Amino acid sequence: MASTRRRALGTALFAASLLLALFAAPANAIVGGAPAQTAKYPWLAAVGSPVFFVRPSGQFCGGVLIKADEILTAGHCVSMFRAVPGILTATFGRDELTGGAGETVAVKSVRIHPEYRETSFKDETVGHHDLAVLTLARPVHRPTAALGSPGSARTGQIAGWGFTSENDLFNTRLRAADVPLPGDAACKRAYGDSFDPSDMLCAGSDKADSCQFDSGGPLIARGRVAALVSWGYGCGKPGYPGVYAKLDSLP
Ligand code: 4AZ
Repeated sequence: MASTRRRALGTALFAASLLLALFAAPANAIVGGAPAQTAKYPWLAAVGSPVFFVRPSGQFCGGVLIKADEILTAGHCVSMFRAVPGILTATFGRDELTGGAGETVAVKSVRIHPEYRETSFKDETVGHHDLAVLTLARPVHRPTAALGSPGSARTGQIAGWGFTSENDLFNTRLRAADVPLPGDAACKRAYGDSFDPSDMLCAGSDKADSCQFDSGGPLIARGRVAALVSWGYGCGKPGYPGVYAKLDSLP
C-alpha cells in the first residue's frame, strides 16, 4: 500500500519535473529569436533523414539551396553519410517540423570540402572548412539563395529549427534572430587558435545565438547568405559567440 503511494508520488514528481523542464526553458529563441516563416526563406532546407527518428521530419541540420538541385550545408552535418547519401533528405517550406507542409526531396550525393577537418575546443568539435554540397535526386522549383560577403555589416540574421537554449531539447519550430557581428577579435579572445578567421566568421552574443540542430543553416548579412552555422562553446554563453563557416571556397 505504502509502496503504491510512493510510486504514485514518484510518478507525479516525474511528471511535474518534465513540465518544469518544458516550461522553464526561455520562451525566446533560435537562442533569443522569434518564430519565422519559411515563406521568407524559400531556399532554406531542413536537412535530415527518416532514420533520425528522435526529431520530427528527421531534421538535424539546416541547408541553403544554391542551384536547382544543390544544397550547401555544414560538412560536420553530413560527413558520416558520405557512403549512404540516399538516406538523407532536404525539406523546404515546413515552418513546423511536426507537420507535413512543403516538399521533401531525397539526396543523391554528398561532396565534403576537400580541406574539411576536425579539431577540438574544450568538449566541442571544431570544423575547419565546415562545408558540404548535397546534390538532390531531382531539381526543385524554388529560388536559390544569394551568397555574398558581409562586408562591414555590424549585424546579421540567423534562422533554424534548433534548440532555443542549451537545455531545450524540444523546439521544432523555425525561428530567426538578429545577431551582432562582433568581428574576428571577439572569437580569437574566446577560442584562440581554434578560431581561424581565414575560413570562419564570428557572430552572436549572450542574447542571440545559434545552437544544436541549427548547424548548416544561414547567417545572412546585407541580404545575402554570408556563412553557415558551424560550432561554438555552448549557446548564448557570455564571451563565447557562435562560429560560422565562410563561403569563400565552396567545396
Ligand atoms: C551545434 O551543436 C552548435 N552557439 C551549433 C552552433 C553553436 C553551438 C553548437 C553556436 O550544432
